[in-house]
Amino acid sequence: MQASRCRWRLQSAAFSVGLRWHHLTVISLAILVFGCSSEERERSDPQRPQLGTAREALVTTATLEASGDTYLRSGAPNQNAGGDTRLSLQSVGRHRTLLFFNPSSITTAVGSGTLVAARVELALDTTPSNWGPSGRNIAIHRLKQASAEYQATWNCALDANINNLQDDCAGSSAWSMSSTNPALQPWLSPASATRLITNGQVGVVSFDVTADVAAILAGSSAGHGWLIKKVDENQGGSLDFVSREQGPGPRLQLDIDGAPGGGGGPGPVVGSASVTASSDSYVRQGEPNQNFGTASGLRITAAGRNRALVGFDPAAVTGALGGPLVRARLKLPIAETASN
Ligand SMILES: [Ca+2]
Ligand SMILES: [Ca+2]
Repeated sequence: MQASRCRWRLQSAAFSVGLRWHHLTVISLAILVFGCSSEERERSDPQRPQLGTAREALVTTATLEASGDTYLRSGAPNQNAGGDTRLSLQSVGRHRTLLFFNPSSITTAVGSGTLVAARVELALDTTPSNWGPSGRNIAIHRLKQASAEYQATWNCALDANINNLQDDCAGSSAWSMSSTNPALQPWLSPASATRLITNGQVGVVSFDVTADVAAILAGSSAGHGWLIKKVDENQGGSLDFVSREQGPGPRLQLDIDGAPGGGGGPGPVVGSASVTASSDSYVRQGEPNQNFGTASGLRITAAGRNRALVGFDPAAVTGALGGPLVRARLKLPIAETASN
């Protein structure tokens, strides 16, 4: 408990006088009073100044362009479409699309951060029609074996010569694109994600592939890429996506929490911390040799040239941050209504 102190102090008062219908005049008075007060309170007062900070937990989005894209056709089983300006899905001829993203680029983009979500996005190049009155689903599957944009054909994962009409592949370079047995199919089932396609749809189709990308980061998936097909290839409906040859090509959007290795601007701040002032006081010209470090308030007045001082322990500020600082706010609660 602090000793009481007697002093002159400037006190302000304000009152309102109503004039006419809706005009209000505020009259302020400044009164110099002499009094004794025991205004000291413990520094544990929750109303004391606080430094509000935002810590890490920043979600940034990195965009990776496809490193390769093509589509397969059962009707042209030894021809490659890697250089085409479109990526086709179609019942007739079983058109299926393949997408490739460099796994090391994915790993680099995430860096020391944590993957929050991953999406494969493709821009529609044609307006879908004949997809039925309520639309039909297309699906994205993980590829189970390595293939390549300019070597993939219906018959071969890697055709050694795409300039002929023969399947130049065997063993791991061949695949069973016609198989109805999930164990033999070169894509993983069930699908990673499906999307409904409806007649007249425009814009971008987005698939949630978070689990697939997480598996690549964990080292449990080689990241061979994805296959997109109609869920029911016996029903009508075809569409084309824009290939990377035409652009904007397929992309992989990675939402990453903290320390991204890739691009993208700062996302929303999802964390905050408060640091309480380690010291506060004010100085007063009118009482130039007195200290107010234990006063319950930080008084700012014109008379006497009061000036407030607030300090924070740098180690406490550093300790409160879990990552990069986004912004900091100094909060000073008003203990006494301002006037004059
Ligand atoms: Ca291509
Ligand atoms: Ca060939």
